[in-house]
Amino acid sequence: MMRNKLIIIFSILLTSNSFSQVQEIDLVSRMDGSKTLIDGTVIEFWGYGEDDPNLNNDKIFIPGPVLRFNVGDTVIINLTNDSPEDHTIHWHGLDVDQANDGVPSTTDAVGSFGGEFTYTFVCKEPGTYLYHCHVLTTLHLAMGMYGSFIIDPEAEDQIYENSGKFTKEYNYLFSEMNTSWNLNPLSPGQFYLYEADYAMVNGWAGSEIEDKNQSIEGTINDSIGMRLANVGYGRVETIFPNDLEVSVYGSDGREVAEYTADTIQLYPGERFGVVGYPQTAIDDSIEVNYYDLRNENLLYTNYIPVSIIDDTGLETFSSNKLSIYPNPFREEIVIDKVKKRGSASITDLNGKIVWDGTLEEGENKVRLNLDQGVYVLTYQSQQYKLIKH
Ligand SMILES: [Cu+2]
Repeated sequence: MMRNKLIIIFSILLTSNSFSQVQEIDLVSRMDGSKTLIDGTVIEFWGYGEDDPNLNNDKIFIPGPVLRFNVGDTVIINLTNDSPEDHTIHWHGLDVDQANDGVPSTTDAVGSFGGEFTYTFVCKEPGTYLYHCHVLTTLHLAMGMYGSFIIDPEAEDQIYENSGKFTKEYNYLFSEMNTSWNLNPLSPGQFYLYEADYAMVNGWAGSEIEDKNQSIEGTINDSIGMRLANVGYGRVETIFPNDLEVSVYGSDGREVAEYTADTIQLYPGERFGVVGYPQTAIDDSIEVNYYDLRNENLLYTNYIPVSIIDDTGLETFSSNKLSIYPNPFREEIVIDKVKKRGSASITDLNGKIVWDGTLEEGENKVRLNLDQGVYVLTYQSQQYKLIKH
């Protein structure tokens, strides 16, 4: 026993640096939540909350608190069950040993009224994950026992260590409920008859999404990090506005080779890490469709408003002059359809010259090592807006 403890302490010392540390939090599980839906219906829910003695009636939430740690952290999560049934926490997508994975029969369920369990594990890979109760999962999850779990890489404002840099970040957890179950959870009926009739973004639906500050707001200079996760029982489809060029960097808690997507399908339990690069001003929304997996019926649609303003004061380049692509660009930009050889310069928005050179007739490839932002190409007294991502 002594030796095991020494090994644990020693391995914590070995894995710790200034970034990763030991983090301890207290959670509570309860079955006395109450929520008013947008049509005024009051439903019951079960869920997790932070175990804070100063909070009483509002202890639990749909979804539960966002749990967020750094890669390498050793987390200690103390769950106290303050309800009449057993519960656990399962760490969906995380690489956790059986004893801490919250699946009954391999982990002890946390007994009713005062039962306690401490989950301990190391956050190994950056990414977006989920947690949920694994006791009678169909019912307990549908009743609201879930939340988001995020592991940050060491690099700041990124989805992964080397990819997905963002200037703004939004976390969207998609979930649903069959309101008749929440109105009468003690006799919900046959589990296979579950049919969602209410769907949420971070627990909100319809106009609440904007009212509860879930909207995306930024300027053309921003890159919009989004963590998307589906903890419902159906397929969730997110359709992005055309001019929010979305690159996918992560899927199910692992980095993927970057690809662009105008629509993402999330099957139950799936998560994605993406960054949107606004091409122009946007006054639109992300359409979120919830489908029944059995028959593909569209059950519900929510909209996440997207408002991107163009505060550069520059007109977008016009097609009858130079052809510039890709724009936004990463490392190399092509300046094409140059009619006659001539000098050109690129400045930042403060007027500082970051590149000057000669454009040859026809096509020119220019490699630029610039910080993210908006730049201005001047050629033959015409100005063109360049966006570096
Ligand atoms: Cu439970």
